[in-house]
Amino acid sequence: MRYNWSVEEISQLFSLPFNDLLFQAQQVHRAHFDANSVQLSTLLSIKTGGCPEDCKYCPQSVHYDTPVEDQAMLLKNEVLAAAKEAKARGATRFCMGAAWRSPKGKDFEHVLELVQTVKDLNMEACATLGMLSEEQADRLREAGLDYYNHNLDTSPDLYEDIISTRDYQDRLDTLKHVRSSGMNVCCGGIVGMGESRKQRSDLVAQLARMEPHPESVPINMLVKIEGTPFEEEEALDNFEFIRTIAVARITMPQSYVRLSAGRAEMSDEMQALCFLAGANSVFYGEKLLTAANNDEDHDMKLFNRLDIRAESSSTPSTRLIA
Ligand code: SAM
Ligand code: DTB
Ligand code: SF4
Repeated sequence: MRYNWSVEEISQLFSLPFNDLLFQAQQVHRAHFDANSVQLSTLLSIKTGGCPEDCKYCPQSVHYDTPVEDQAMLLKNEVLAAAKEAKARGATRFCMGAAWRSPKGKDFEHVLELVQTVKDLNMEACATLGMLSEEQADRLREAGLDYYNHNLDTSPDLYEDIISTRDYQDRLDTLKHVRSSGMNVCCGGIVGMGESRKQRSDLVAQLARMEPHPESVPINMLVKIEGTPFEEEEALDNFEFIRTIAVARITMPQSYVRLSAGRAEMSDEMQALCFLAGANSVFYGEKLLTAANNDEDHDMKLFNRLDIRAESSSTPSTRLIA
Protein backbone atom coordinates (compact mmCIF):
# COMPACT_ATOMS: atom_id res chain seq x y z
CA MET A 1 0.00 0.00 0.00
CA ARG A 2 1.29 3.48 -0.85
CA TYR A 3 1.16 6.39 1.58
CA ASN A 4 3.55 8.84 -0.07
CA TRP A 5 1.26 10.46 -2.65
CA SER A 6 2.30 13.97 -3.66
CA VAL A 7 -0.22 16.66 -4.60
CA GLU A 8 1.45 16.80 -8.01
CA GLU A 9 0.94 13.07 -8.65
CA ILE A 10 -2.69 13.32 -7.61
CA SER A 11 -3.18 16.37 -9.87
CA GLN A 12 -1.79 14.26 -12.72
CA LEU A 13 -4.38 11.57 -12.04
CA PHE A 14 -7.10 14.25 -12.14
CA SER A 15 -5.72 15.39 -15.52
CA LEU A 16 -5.94 11.98 -17.20
CA PRO A 17 -8.45 11.64 -20.03
CA PHE A 18 -11.78 10.85 -18.32
CA ASN A 19 -12.07 7.35 -19.82
CA ASP A 20 -8.49 6.46 -18.89
CA LEU A 21 -9.06 7.67 -15.33
CA LEU A 22 -12.23 5.61 -14.96
CA PHE A 23 -10.57 2.55 -16.46
CA GLN A 24 -7.71 2.79 -13.96
CA ALA A 25 -10.10 3.35 -11.06
CA GLN A 26 -12.23 0.39 -12.11
CA GLN A 27 -9.15 -1.86 -12.30
CA VAL A 28 -8.07 -0.87 -8.81
CA HIS A 29 -11.62 -1.29 -7.54
CA ARG A 30 -11.93 -4.82 -8.96
CA ALA A 31 -8.59 -5.85 -7.50
CA HIS A 32 -9.91 -5.17 -4.01
CA PHE A 33 -13.70 -5.33 -4.00
CA ASP A 34 -16.71 -6.98 -5.52
CA ALA A 35 -17.49 -4.33 -8.15
CA ASN A 36 -21.25 -4.91 -7.94
CA SER A 37 -21.77 -4.38 -4.25
CA VAL A 38 -22.43 -1.29 -2.14
CA GLN A 39 -22.44 -0.83 1.62
CA LEU A 40 -25.40 1.07 3.10
CA SER A 41 -25.21 3.34 6.16
CA THR A 42 -28.22 5.21 7.51
CA LEU A 43 -27.74 8.58 9.19
CA LEU A 44 -29.72 10.04 12.07
CA SER A 45 -29.25 13.49 13.55
CA ILE A 46 -29.48 12.86 17.29
CA LYS A 47 -29.02 16.54 18.18
CA THR A 48 -29.84 19.14 15.56
CA GLY A 49 -28.84 22.77 15.06
CA GLY A 50 -27.44 25.39 17.42
CA CYS A 51 -23.82 24.45 16.74
CA PRO A 52 -21.29 27.09 17.88
CA GLU A 53 -18.91 26.35 14.97
CA ASP A 54 -19.05 28.51 11.84
CA CYS A 55 -18.51 25.95 9.03
CA LYS A 56 -19.69 27.92 6.00
CA TYR A 57 -21.41 24.97 4.38
CA CYS A 58 -23.44 23.88 7.37
CA PRO A 59 -27.15 24.47 7.98
CA GLN A 60 -26.71 23.65 11.68
CA SER A 61 -24.35 26.48 12.60
CA VAL A 62 -25.77 29.22 14.89
CA HIS A 63 -23.92 31.72 12.72
CA TYR A 64 -26.35 31.40 9.81
CA ASP A 65 -30.09 31.80 9.49
CA THR A 66 -31.12 28.57 7.77
CA PRO A 67 -34.39 26.60 7.55
CA VAL A 68 -33.11 24.04 10.09
CA GLU A 69 -34.98 23.99 13.39
CA ASP A 70 -33.01 23.23 16.51
CA GLN A 71 -33.89 19.96 18.21
CA ALA A 72 -32.73 18.72 21.60
CA MET A 73 -31.03 15.37 21.95
CA LEU A 74 -33.20 12.43 20.93
CA LEU A 75 -34.33 9.89 23.50
CA LYS A 76 -33.08 6.32 23.50
CA ASN A 77 -36.43 4.96 22.25
CA GLU A 78 -36.49 7.37 19.32
CA VAL A 79 -33.01 6.30 18.26
CA LEU A 80 -33.84 2.63 18.75
CA ALA A 81 -36.92 2.94 16.51
CA ALA A 82 -34.91 4.67 13.76
CA ALA A 83 -32.10 2.12 13.93
CA LYS A 84 -34.55 -0.79 13.77
CA GLU A 85 -36.20 0.71 10.73
CA ALA A 86 -32.82 1.29 9.04
CA LYS A 87 -31.90 -2.33 9.66
CA ALA A 88 -35.26 -3.58 8.35
CA ARG A 89 -34.70 -1.58 5.16
CA GLY A 90 -31.27 -3.13 4.64
CA ALA A 91 -28.70 -0.77 6.18
CA THR A 92 -25.77 -2.50 7.88
CA ARG A 93 -24.44 0.58 9.68
CA PHE A 94 -26.24 3.23 11.70
CA CYS A 95 -24.52 6.60 12.02
CA MET A 96 -25.51 9.13 14.66
CA GLY A 97 -24.61 12.79 14.10
CA ALA A 98 -24.68 15.65 16.58
CA ALA A 99 -24.26 19.36 15.94
CA TRP A 100 -21.56 19.87 18.53
CA ARG A 101 -18.09 21.34 18.60
CA SER A 102 -17.33 18.42 20.92
CA PRO A 103 -19.44 16.18 23.18
CA LYS A 104 -19.71 17.10 26.87
CA GLY A 105 -20.88 15.79 30.25
CA LYS A 106 -24.26 14.04 30.42
CA ASP A 107 -24.73 14.31 26.66
CA PHE A 108 -21.61 12.22 26.10
CA GLU A 109 -22.80 9.59 28.60
CA HIS A 110 -26.12 9.44 26.74
CA VAL A 111 -24.30 8.84 23.43
CA LEU A 112 -22.48 5.89 25.03
CA GLU A 113 -25.89 4.39 25.85
CA LEU A 114 -27.09 5.03 22.30
CA VAL A 115 -24.05 3.21 20.90
CA GLN A 116 -24.93 0.19 23.02
CA THR A 117 -28.54 0.38 21.83
CA VAL A 118 -27.41 0.19 18.19
CA LYS A 119 -24.93 -2.60 18.90
CA ASP A 120 -27.69 -4.62 20.59
CA LEU A 121 -29.42 -4.70 17.18
CA ASN A 122 -26.32 -6.34 15.68
CA MET A 123 -25.64 -3.34 13.47
CA GLU A 124 -22.36 -1.54 12.97
CA ALA A 125 -22.39 1.73 14.87
CA CYS A 126 -20.88 5.01 13.71
CA ALA A 127 -20.97 8.48 15.22
CA THR A 128 -19.95 12.00 14.28
CA LEU A 129 -19.95 14.28 17.31
CA GLY A 130 -17.20 16.83 16.66
CA MET A 131 -13.79 16.91 18.32
CA LEU A 132 -12.88 14.10 20.73
CA SER A 133 -10.27 13.85 23.46
CA GLU A 134 -8.20 10.71 23.67
CA GLU A 135 -10.27 9.54 26.64
CA GLN A 136 -13.58 10.14 24.86
CA ALA A 137 -12.42 8.15 21.84
CA ASP A 138 -11.39 5.28 24.12
CA ARG A 139 -14.74 5.33 25.90
CA LEU A 140 -16.68 5.28 22.64
CA ARG A 141 -14.61 2.33 21.52
CA GLU A 142 -15.28 0.52 24.80
CA ALA A 143 -19.02 1.16 24.33
CA GLY A 144 -18.73 -0.69 21.02
CA LEU A 145 -18.55 2.13 18.47
CA ASP A 146 -17.16 0.71 15.21
CA TYR A 147 -16.56 3.89 13.18
CA TYR A 148 -16.05 7.58 13.93
CA ASN A 149 -16.69 10.13 11.18
CA HIS A 150 -14.58 13.26 11.25
CA ASN A 151 -13.89 14.94 7.91
CA LEU A 152 -10.92 17.02 6.83
CA ASP A 153 -13.53 18.78 4.70
CA THR A 154 -11.12 20.67 2.40
CA SER A 155 -7.48 21.37 1.64
CA PRO A 156 -5.26 22.79 4.41
CA ASP A 157 -4.79 26.13 2.61
CA LEU A 158 -8.53 26.71 2.12
CA TYR A 159 -9.56 25.53 5.56
CA GLU A 160 -9.44 28.88 7.36
CA ASP A 161 -11.61 30.53 4.70
CA ILE A 162 -14.33 27.98 5.45
CA ILE A 163 -14.10 27.45 9.21
CA SER A 164 -12.63 29.96 11.64
CA THR A 165 -13.65 28.37 14.96
CA ARG A 166 -11.16 25.46 14.80
CA ASP A 167 -8.15 24.64 12.72
CA TYR A 168 -6.87 21.77 10.62
CA GLN A 169 -4.64 20.56 13.41
CA ASP A 170 -7.70 20.15 15.69
CA ARG A 171 -9.17 17.80 13.09
CA LEU A 172 -5.92 15.83 12.84
CA ASP A 173 -5.70 15.54 16.64
CA THR A 174 -9.18 14.02 16.87
CA LEU A 175 -8.39 11.63 14.03
CA LYS A 176 -5.27 10.54 15.90
CA HIS A 177 -7.36 9.80 19.01
CA VAL A 178 -9.89 7.83 16.97
CA ARG A 179 -7.17 5.78 15.30
CA SER A 180 -5.33 5.02 18.51
CA SER A 181 -8.57 3.92 20.23
CA GLY A 182 -8.87 1.08 17.72
CA MET A 183 -12.01 2.41 16.02
CA ASN A 184 -12.29 2.52 12.24
CA VAL A 185 -11.75 5.97 10.77
CA CYS A 186 -14.33 7.54 8.47
CA CYS A 187 -12.75 10.66 7.00
CA GLY A 188 -13.33 12.55 3.77
CA GLY A 189 -14.39 15.95 2.60
CA ILE A 190 -16.66 18.20 0.59
CA VAL A 191 -16.07 19.33 -2.97
CA GLY A 192 -17.79 22.18 -4.77
CA MET A 193 -16.87 24.91 -2.27
CA GLY A 194 -14.99 26.99 -4.84
CA GLU A 195 -11.74 25.08 -4.44
CA SER A 196 -9.33 24.68 -7.34
CA ARG A 197 -8.43 21.29 -8.78
CA LYS A 198 -5.07 21.61 -7.04
CA GLN A 199 -6.90 22.08 -3.74
CA ARG A 200 -9.07 19.03 -4.43
CA SER A 201 -5.86 17.12 -5.16
CA ASP A 202 -4.44 18.38 -1.88
CA LEU A 203 -7.51 17.17 0.06
CA VAL A 204 -7.17 13.70 -1.48
CA ALA A 205 -3.41 13.77 -0.80
CA GLN A 206 -4.01 14.50 2.90
CA LEU A 207 -6.34 11.50 3.09
CA ALA A 208 -4.15 9.18 1.01
CA ARG A 209 -1.07 9.97 3.13
CA MET A 210 -2.77 8.75 6.31
CA GLU A 211 -1.26 5.48 7.37
CA PRO A 212 -3.35 3.38 7.47
CA HIS A 213 -5.87 4.97 5.11
CA PRO A 214 -9.28 5.82 6.57
CA GLU A 215 -11.42 2.69 6.22
CA SER A 216 -14.27 4.87 4.93
CA VAL A 217 -13.84 7.98 2.77
CA PRO A 218 -16.99 10.07 2.28
CA ILE A 219 -16.88 12.35 -0.74
CA ASN A 220 -19.61 14.95 -0.30
CA MET A 221 -20.88 17.25 -3.04
CA LEU A 222 -21.68 20.55 -1.37
CA VAL A 223 -25.41 20.82 -0.67
CA LYS A 224 -26.15 24.53 -1.05
CA ILE A 225 -28.27 25.52 1.90
CA GLU A 226 -30.31 28.70 2.01
CA GLY A 227 -28.89 31.15 4.54
CA THR A 228 -25.33 29.77 4.51
CA PRO A 229 -22.52 31.72 2.82
CA PHE A 230 -22.46 29.00 0.14
CA GLU A 231 -26.12 29.45 -0.77
CA GLU A 232 -25.24 30.84 -4.23
CA GLU A 233 -22.02 28.90 -4.84
CA GLU A 234 -21.47 27.88 -8.44
CA ALA A 235 -22.06 24.16 -8.95
CA LEU A 236 -19.04 21.92 -9.51
CA ASP A 237 -18.97 20.17 -12.88
CA ASN A 238 -20.39 16.66 -12.42
CA PHE A 239 -17.45 15.09 -14.26
CA GLU A 240 -15.05 16.75 -11.82
CA PHE A 241 -16.95 15.16 -8.94
CA ILE A 242 -16.71 11.75 -10.63
CA ARG A 243 -12.99 12.33 -11.17
CA THR A 244 -12.62 13.03 -7.44
CA ILE A 245 -14.23 9.67 -6.63
CA ALA A 246 -11.93 7.91 -9.13
CA VAL A 247 -8.81 9.55 -7.71
CA ALA A 248 -9.85 8.61 -4.16
CA ARG A 249 -10.38 5.02 -5.32
CA ILE A 250 -6.96 4.81 -7.01
CA THR A 251 -5.04 6.32 -4.12
CA MET A 252 -6.89 4.47 -1.32
CA PRO A 253 -7.50 1.07 -2.96
CA GLN A 254 -8.84 -0.78 0.07
CA SER A 255 -11.01 1.98 1.51
CA TYR A 256 -14.73 2.19 1.09
CA VAL A 257 -15.28 5.34 -0.95
CA ARG A 258 -18.68 6.77 -0.06
CA LEU A 259 -20.82 8.68 -2.54
CA SER A 260 -22.18 10.98 0.15
CA ALA A 261 -24.08 14.28 0.35
CA GLY A 262 -25.55 15.72 -2.82
CA ARG A 263 -26.89 12.43 -4.16
CA ALA A 264 -30.49 13.71 -4.14
CA GLU A 265 -29.50 16.27 -6.76
CA MET A 266 -27.72 13.68 -8.95
CA SER A 267 -29.30 11.78 -11.82
CA ASP A 268 -29.29 7.98 -11.78
CA GLU A 269 -26.78 8.04 -14.63
CA MET A 270 -24.44 10.31 -12.64
CA GLN A 271 -24.60 7.96 -9.66
CA ALA A 272 -23.91 4.97 -11.94
CA LEU A 273 -20.74 6.72 -13.14
CA CYS A 274 -19.72 7.32 -9.53
CA PHE A 275 -20.05 3.56 -8.87
CA LEU A 276 -18.04 2.88 -12.01
CA ALA A 277 -15.38 5.28 -10.69
CA GLY A 278 -15.10 3.17 -7.54
CA ALA A 279 -17.67 4.46 -5.07
CA ASN A 280 -18.91 1.46 -3.09
CA SER A 281 -20.95 2.87 -0.25
CA VAL A 282 -23.72 5.42 0.17
CA PHE A 283 -25.85 7.04 2.83
CA TYR A 284 -29.18 5.27 2.62
CA GLY A 285 -32.43 6.78 3.88
CA GLU A 286 -34.55 9.72 2.85
CA LYS A 287 -32.62 12.18 4.98
CA LEU A 288 -28.92 12.84 5.54
CA LEU A 289 -28.64 14.79 8.82
CA THR A 290 -30.99 17.63 7.90
CA ALA A 291 -30.89 17.67 4.08
CA ALA A 292 -32.85 15.44 1.74
CA ASN A 293 -31.34 12.23 0.40
CA ASN A 294 -32.71 9.81 -2.23
CA ASP A 295 -35.58 7.80 -0.80
CA GLU A 296 -34.98 4.12 -0.15
CA ASP A 297 -37.37 2.84 -2.81
CA HIS A 298 -35.67 4.91 -5.47
CA ASP A 299 -32.27 3.61 -4.38
CA MET A 300 -33.41 -0.01 -4.42
CA LYS A 301 -34.82 0.45 -7.93
CA LEU A 302 -31.55 2.01 -9.05
CA PHE A 303 -29.51 -0.84 -7.55
CA ASN A 304 -31.79 -3.33 -9.30
CA ARG A 305 -31.40 -1.55 -12.62
CA LEU A 306 -27.61 -1.70 -12.21
CA ASP A 307 -27.57 -5.24 -10.74
CA ILE A 308 -25.85 -3.84 -7.68
CA ARG A 309 -26.27 -5.77 -4.45
CA ALA A 310 -26.56 -4.15 -1.07
CA GLU A 311 -23.89 -5.56 1.19
CA SER A 312 -25.30 -7.60 4.04
CA SER A 313 -23.62 -7.72 7.42
CA SER A 314 -22.50 -11.32 6.82
CA THR A 315 -21.08 -10.68 3.34
CA PRO A 316 -18.83 -7.63 3.29
CA SER A 317 -17.57 -7.00 -0.23
CA THR A 318 -13.95 -6.49 0.74
CA ARG A 319 -11.23 -8.81 1.78
CA LEU A 320 -10.47 -7.77 5.31
CA ILE A 321 -7.21 -5.88 5.50
CA ALA A 322 -4.54 -8.15 6.93
N1 SAM B 1 -20.40 18.48 14.10
C1 SAM B 1 -19.65 17.37 13.71
C2 SAM B 1 -18.49 17.74 12.79
O1 SAM B 1 -18.53 18.76 12.12
O2 SAM B 1 -17.53 16.95 12.74
C3 SAM B 1 -20.47 16.27 13.05
C4 SAM B 1 -21.59 16.62 12.11
S1 SAM B 1 -21.14 17.45 10.61
C5 SAM B 1 -22.68 17.94 9.98
C6 SAM B 1 -20.55 16.13 9.56
C7 SAM B 1 -20.07 16.49 8.18
O3 SAM B 1 -21.17 16.76 7.32
C8 SAM B 1 -19.19 17.69 7.99
O4 SAM B 1 -17.87 17.46 8.35
C9 SAM B 1 -19.30 17.96 6.50
O5 SAM B 1 -18.29 17.28 5.80
C10 SAM B 1 -20.67 17.38 6.16
N2 SAM B 1 -21.60 18.44 5.73
C11 SAM B 1 -22.23 19.32 6.52
N3 SAM B 1 -22.99 20.18 5.80
C12 SAM B 1 -22.82 19.83 4.50
C13 SAM B 1 -23.31 20.34 3.27
N4 SAM B 1 -24.13 21.40 3.23
N5 SAM B 1 -22.94 19.75 2.12
C14 SAM B 1 -22.11 18.68 2.16
N6 SAM B 1 -21.61 18.15 3.28
C15 SAM B 1 -21.94 18.72 4.45
C1 DTB C 1 -20.39 12.91 5.84
O1 DTB C 1 -19.26 13.00 5.34
N1 DTB C 1 -21.50 13.33 5.27
C2 DTB C 1 -22.64 13.11 6.14
C3 DTB C 1 -22.01 12.33 7.33
N2 DTB C 1 -20.62 12.37 7.02
C4 DTB C 1 -22.31 12.72 8.69
C5 DTB C 1 -23.37 14.34 6.48
C6 DTB C 1 -23.80 15.17 5.30
C7 DTB C 1 -24.58 16.33 5.80
C8 DTB C 1 -25.28 17.07 4.71
C9 DTB C 1 -26.07 18.22 5.21
C10 DTB C 1 -27.15 17.87 6.19
O2 DTB C 1 -27.85 16.85 6.07
O3 DTB C 1 -27.37 18.67 7.11
FE1 SF4 D 1 -22.09 21.87 11.24
FE2 SF4 D 1 -20.43 20.07 12.41
FE3 SF4 D 1 -19.54 22.53 11.65
FE4 SF4 D 1 -21.22 22.26 13.71
S1 SF4 D 1 -19.12 21.48 13.58
S2 SF4 D 1 -21.35 23.83 12.11
S3 SF4 D 1 -22.53 20.60 12.99
S4 SF4 D 1 -20.28 20.86 10.33
